[in-house]
Amino acid sequence: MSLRHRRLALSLSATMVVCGLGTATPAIAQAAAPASTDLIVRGTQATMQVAALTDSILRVRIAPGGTMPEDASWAVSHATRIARARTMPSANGFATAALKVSVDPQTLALTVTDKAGKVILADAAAPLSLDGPGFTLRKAMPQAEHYYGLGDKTGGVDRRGGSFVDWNTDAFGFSSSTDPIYKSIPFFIGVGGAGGSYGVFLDNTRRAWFDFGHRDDATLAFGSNGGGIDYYIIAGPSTAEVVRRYTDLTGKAPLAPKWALGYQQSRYSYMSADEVRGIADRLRSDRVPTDVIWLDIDYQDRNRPFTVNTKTFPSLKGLASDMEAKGIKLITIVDLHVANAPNQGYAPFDSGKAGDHFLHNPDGSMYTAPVWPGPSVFPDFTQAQTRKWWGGLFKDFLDDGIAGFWNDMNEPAIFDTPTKTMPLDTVHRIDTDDFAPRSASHAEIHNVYGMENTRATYEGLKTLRPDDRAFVMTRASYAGGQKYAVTWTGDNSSSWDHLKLSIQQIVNLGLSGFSYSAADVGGFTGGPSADLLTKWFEYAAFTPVFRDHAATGTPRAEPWVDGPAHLAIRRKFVEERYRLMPYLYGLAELNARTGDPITRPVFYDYPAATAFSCDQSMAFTLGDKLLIGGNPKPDSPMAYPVCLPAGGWYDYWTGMPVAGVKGKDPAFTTLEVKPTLADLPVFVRAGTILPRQPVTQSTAETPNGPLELHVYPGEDCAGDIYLDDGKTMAFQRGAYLRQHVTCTVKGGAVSVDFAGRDGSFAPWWREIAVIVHARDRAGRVTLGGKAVKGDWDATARTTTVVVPDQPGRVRLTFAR
Ligand code: MIG
Repeated sequence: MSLRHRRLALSLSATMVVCGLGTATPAIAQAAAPASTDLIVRGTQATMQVAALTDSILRVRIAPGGTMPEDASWAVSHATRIARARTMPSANGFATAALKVSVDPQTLALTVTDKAGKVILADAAAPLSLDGPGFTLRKAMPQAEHYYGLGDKTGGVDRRGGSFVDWNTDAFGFSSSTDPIYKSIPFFIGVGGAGGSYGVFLDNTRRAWFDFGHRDDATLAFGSNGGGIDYYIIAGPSTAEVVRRYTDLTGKAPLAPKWALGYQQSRYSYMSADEVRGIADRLRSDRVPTDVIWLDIDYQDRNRPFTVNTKTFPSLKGLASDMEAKGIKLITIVDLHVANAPNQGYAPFDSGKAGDHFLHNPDGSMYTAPVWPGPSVFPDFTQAQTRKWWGGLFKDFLDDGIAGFWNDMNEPAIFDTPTKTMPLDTVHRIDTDDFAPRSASHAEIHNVYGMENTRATYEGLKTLRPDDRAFVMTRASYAGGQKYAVTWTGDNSSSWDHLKLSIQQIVNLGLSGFSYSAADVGGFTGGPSADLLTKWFEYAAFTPVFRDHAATGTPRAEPWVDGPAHLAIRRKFVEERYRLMPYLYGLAELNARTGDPITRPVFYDYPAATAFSCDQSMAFTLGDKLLIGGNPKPDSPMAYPVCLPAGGWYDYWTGMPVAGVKGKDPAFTTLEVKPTLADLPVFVRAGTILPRQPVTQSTAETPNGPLELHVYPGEDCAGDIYLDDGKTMAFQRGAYLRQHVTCTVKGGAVSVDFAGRDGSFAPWWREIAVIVHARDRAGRVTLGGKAVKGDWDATARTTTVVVPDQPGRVRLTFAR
């Protein structure tokens, strides 16, 4: 900022000062300019500091005592926090290229508008109240606004009318209204207001809470029982821009290994190597494509992390290599509670104790409490040294060929105590990042403990195998935890309402940065009916992580357990997922770059959907091109309407165009769906080029046949091919394949244009099959002007051509 600007800003109000801070950083660099200002307003009650990290991301900090608390964060890196956009002073605040920010010096009321003055987010009366160390912030809640995010909290997709607490809790047996459950992701998105979608991230690790008009219909309130008042306002105006920017702020989920997108079979527990072999054999003989089998706690010796019961699992290495030969990876659970087992040659305890890596009681003794291994001790993951020590413990498992790890119980869960967790005065020592080294109570660290556990695991794996993509799954986490682990929704139940809840949780997780998530297919407790398990397979096939899991003592829930008719349906859906792998993997890669979730609410790509008349509580999209028209009453046989956004759609299963019924609102048409057990309505947006491949039994297997490009003619017709080795980081060094394909429809003629290919990765296919849907005649087909053979199928209404691989720019035309 120039000196002239500086003086201008200073003259605005005696209580407002500006100060230069920071430089541009790579994470949020685009809009960042080196010299900038923060707005500091000294009110009677508190001092407020507003910084523009980018043109669209504001950070607000409020200091009741007048001095800002320590500037540190578990979620937002230092480099990101010091980024600044160029700001211009306005009458009582400042403006960025996208926003106007003003603060009332008397009340500290903050108003954020777009450049046209449309309110994005404005404070309510009494914007701030303080109650000892606790605080409440209040924002105006427009009637038209709806709220999403907060991770996998229960309730419907829309948070409006609800109130929620962030306190990571082992919520075994949770219902569709239990709160809190396992994760704390204090980030929500407001959709439908005058200034467009925006996000609010309250970066506070203590017991925090959010009230979306539950107490007062006109007030959005949130706060915490302590800790700094530090939050971010992320402007859109589209929901997609908010999510992308939130993941600019807290980090993107790294590209997962491709096998993580395959079908995954789990149970608490497969009790022996023989049982695992039997499960693998059955999956293969029943031809249910599978990529992963999970080992739950019983593979261990007396439930001790980093041990193996050698009676039941005589050679983990042998088992892993036998599975590898079948195209199946093994994932083992590794909980954080280390057995308090001195003098027994149990290395995790001995080395951890020697390094003083375990949490302390206030009196300085080691905190010990019962969990699976009996008396246990707990690593102090807020110390960089402890995370390093923990990460190193995975070496033997990696050497044995274990492909991924499952961090459970990291709320942390403690047995035999009504709070289900450790005492709030348990002592953590913070020694990491840009925090000042200090001790901290469990009350402060509780909600980030699980995330720091996965950080230790993830970073350990990356240190041991830098060129492999690490795979970690966690139950507890905090905002930004998507950088380290995928997640699942914990101990759900085998009920139809939990099937519905699982979709809503996965959709909200995706909006909250956790693009990779799963819910136990079939439900963890209770044992699913045959129909429920089948329906769950159908939905889960279109969600990011697809894992069948069930509790000990419940009926078996593997795909074959209900006989051949059910198996056939379940297999069909698993196979369909493998056919869609090129599309699904492309979405994973897109997510890693942009933050766009894999599974999305319909309004993510079709904003008008917020006003559709259908009950969309089970509708979602996979990427922007596939819409799953789920049944709002998933066990009901009654017909229900699916709202299809304007622009045209095809039935995914038949390839035929579907015409919904037009109503008054041109933004959508309505299609009546009669639900049946064997079917799930899935639609493809008109104007899609959808890559698919022949079915395989594992992502490790090379498909036999051409890459398929299904062309569904319509407007803005396009699709992408993305491929890499699926497991290493070589894609970052250029070993990928990316190709954009577009199509144009003119008077019944369709041309498909391949752009030039980027990257050095060689494809598995030699040929590409282009299948154009909704063709009413054969039509002449040419490739680069030369006639090629096209096969017209009058029943399917498709024209198919198989051409050699096309790495370069070329046009394929299907004449009228
Ligand atoms: O106290 O490892 O949510 O998926 O199977 C139960 C045994 C511990 C809870 C997890 C569940 C897992 C189970 N674990």
